[in-house]
Amino acid sequence: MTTEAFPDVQKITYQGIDGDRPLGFRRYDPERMIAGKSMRDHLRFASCYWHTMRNPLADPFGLGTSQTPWDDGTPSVENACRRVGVFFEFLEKIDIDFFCFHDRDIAPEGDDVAESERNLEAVVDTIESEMKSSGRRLLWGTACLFTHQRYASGAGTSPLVDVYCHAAAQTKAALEATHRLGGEGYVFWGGREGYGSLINTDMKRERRNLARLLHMAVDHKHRIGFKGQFYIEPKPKEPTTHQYDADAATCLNFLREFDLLEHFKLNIETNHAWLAGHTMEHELETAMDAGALGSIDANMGVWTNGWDTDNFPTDPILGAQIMRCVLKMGGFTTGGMNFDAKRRRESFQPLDLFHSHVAGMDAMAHGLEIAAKIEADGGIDRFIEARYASWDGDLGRRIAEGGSSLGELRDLAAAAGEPDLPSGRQEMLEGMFNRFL
Ligand code: XLS
Ligand code: NI
Ligand code: NI
Repeated sequence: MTTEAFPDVQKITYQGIDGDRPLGFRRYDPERMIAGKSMRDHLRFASCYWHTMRNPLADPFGLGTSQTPWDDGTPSVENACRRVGVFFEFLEKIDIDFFCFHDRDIAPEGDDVAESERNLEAVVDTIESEMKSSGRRLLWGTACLFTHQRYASGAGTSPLVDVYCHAAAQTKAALEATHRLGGEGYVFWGGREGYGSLINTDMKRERRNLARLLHMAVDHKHRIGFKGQFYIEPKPKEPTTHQYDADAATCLNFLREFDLLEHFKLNIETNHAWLAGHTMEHELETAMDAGALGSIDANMGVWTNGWDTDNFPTDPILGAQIMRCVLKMGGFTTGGMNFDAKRRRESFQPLDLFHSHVAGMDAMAHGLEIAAKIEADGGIDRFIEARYASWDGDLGRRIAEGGSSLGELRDLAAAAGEPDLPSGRQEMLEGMFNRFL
């Protein structure tokens, strides 16, 4: 640790549910074993560089409010490297093992491609040495292909091939930086990959070009020997009117259509699921059923306004719903729980970085506890199994295997008459879930 940016904060530890220290975990007890694994290993928390270090907490009506006394406000590499020290001090004090970054969060864009690459490399040097001394790890890296003006009409889906080349250059450098830092994954979030209106858009060509960029990334991954997992992060809108990676099912179709499915999993974000009109569980299950659930961007929105507000996920029921899915898939492998979340504009003090992460970590840990109890009890799973039991009989199995016909089934229906319908018992099951809160 090279900085002392948070002199009033000690390393945060578990204090128990009744603890009265303002900064201490009440639910997250990192080494506590649950269902055969420590909480730390179940949850694999990550903090993201863009919100934690770079979000000024501005909104469309007001300037940034975030207080960052360590930052001199210049786009110099020196300032960028100083921020890295602050970030690692933060990671150590909050006891988070992983982090995620975009190329442009960590290093300033230069006057040309070569200078941008040099800037990135210089900051990656600093990150590498901080990682070594702190034991922190990189969950995933990504390229920011949406902030610069050149990407106004898209990056991998730009109508202009010259813009596409810049997107490729950034992807190449970000991928190499991620590889160098031993990243467990690499994310593609297509911030500008969509359209404002179809009136000026060749959607077919744009989607094809985007798939080509991803294929070239797969080729480059193999060329440099990067072993991490590739992910696509679905989102339906914001900033574009319609984003091509609208939701999990749409992404899976895109990957299948362009022969990319074997190379990608999904990174599912709660606020994006909600923007798409889905629950988080729906998105997680859709990905899981395709064997493509990889990682999670942990946050939540505000149900009443429908924006991508990236609130910290402080709701333990949401945590329980998420962690039930994670337990069902057998836990994270390369993925983790990345807080893609920002403080409210009113929570502008450096101390709020800690409060917000602690609240999110406690809610997810609480969710893990609840989910583990629900799974150990097994009542909900048993109900679902029993509900579909008729499909395990001879007829059900034969239909599933393709061994029947409309004609045969018609005759069976005619002979058997009206079936006896059992209740779906939704409210009973909701009550069973609530028992474990
Ligand atoms: C934005 C996305 C973004 C990705 C990384 O809404 O969530 O932060 O996670 O590019
Ligand atoms: Ni988001
Ligand atoms: Ni995200």
